Amino acid sequence: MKTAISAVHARQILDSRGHPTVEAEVVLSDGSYGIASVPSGASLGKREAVEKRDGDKSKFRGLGVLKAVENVNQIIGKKIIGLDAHDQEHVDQTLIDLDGTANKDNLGANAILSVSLAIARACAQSNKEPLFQYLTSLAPNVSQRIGLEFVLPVPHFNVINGGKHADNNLSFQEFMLIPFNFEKFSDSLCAGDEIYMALKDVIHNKNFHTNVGDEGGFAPSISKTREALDMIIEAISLAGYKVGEQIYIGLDVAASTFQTGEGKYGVDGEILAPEDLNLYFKKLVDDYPFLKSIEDPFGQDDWSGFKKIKESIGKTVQIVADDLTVTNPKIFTKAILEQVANAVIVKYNQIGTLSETLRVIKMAKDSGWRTILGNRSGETCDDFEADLAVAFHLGQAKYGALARGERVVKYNRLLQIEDILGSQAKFAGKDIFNF
Ligand code: 2PG
Ligand code: MG
Repeated sequence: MKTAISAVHARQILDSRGHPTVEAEVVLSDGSYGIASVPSGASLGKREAVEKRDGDKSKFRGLGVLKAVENVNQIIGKKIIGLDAHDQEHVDQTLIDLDGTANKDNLGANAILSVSLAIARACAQSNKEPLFQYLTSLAPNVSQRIGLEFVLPVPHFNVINGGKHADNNLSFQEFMLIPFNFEKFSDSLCAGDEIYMALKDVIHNKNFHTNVGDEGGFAPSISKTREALDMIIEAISLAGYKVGEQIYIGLDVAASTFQTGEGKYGVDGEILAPEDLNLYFKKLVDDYPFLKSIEDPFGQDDWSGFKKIKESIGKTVQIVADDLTVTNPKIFTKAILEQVANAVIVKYNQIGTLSETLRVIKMAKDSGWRTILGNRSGETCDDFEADLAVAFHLGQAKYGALARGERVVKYNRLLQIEDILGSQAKFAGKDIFNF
């Protein structure tokens, strides 16, 4: 077999927050080589697959991943050497079975995912294809290529950081620019970049510091959602763009991070019951009608909160599930049945294999949900998430701000893909927001 897996090796490296993570390398019998590393979240959904950490407080404050690395080098490698790397589904299922738990607690989702991704990269090299092109072969019916054309996602640039991603008092985690009404991805990126720079001026001129948070968005010492939105609107106009016509705004509320013990929510210095939070959002989108995407508006167990907001504003606003659904096919099935949102975040490290991630993308497409490729607040300079978003036409992608290497590398990869494809590169653009 030309593409049998012939060697697997993992090591511990650092992510963008300085915490250890797993990097794996895979070699195939034809000499092809793949390498991949695993991101890591801060606002973790409690039903995410388990990220194995050593817990040895004497090293990296207990966050080392040497056990996960050992699991790759001692257990996973031995099991999959000899398997055909092109049969990603079979290899991934072998890893799932080898782990034997529902949440990958045994070997670690970080161990398993690093190998799952590295295998795909090695296959792309073996086929002499760019990764995005190779990936389409894993699920041709999921990849909605239009003829020979590939569709680049609308970026969500995370330009103000709050919540668990910043040392300020903003309740919400992410304030994002969505430059949707442009012909090309590169034009959308240019607009986002100019606005990001203008935002720096706006924040500076108001005498706030312009330090950045975990995802490269500014983290001024403000505490009110509307203050952040107003700064962004000012920056959009300062940069010469039109909010609502060219640029929408998106939020990742990450509501689980400010839920109080009694199922209430601490927002903007007030404690709100779920009904009040619903009203809060309704008023917010009335006052800011270009706020078109709201992620995790309620906590990860608050299915009824999600349902109500979807009913109240879901016809004109994208309601996005992330911590609620954690890229888990089983949980996502329930979300589809209950119609609690109309878009889903796709993050491969929430589930731990490429094949299960593809299953969720397929389910979303079959059910008419929008899909957003999500990065993590702890990232590496691996750009796999860019190719993945293009291969399966996710339509939208959030990779953080337009600064910091681990964020920019994904946007730069999209620029490369646009260049490689030339006239065959399409941009999801305004078709995505067809409210
Ligand atoms: C999110 C992510 C990434 P984290 O909630 O969408 O932006 O945050 O990786 O910290 O879970
Ligand atoms: Mg989120």
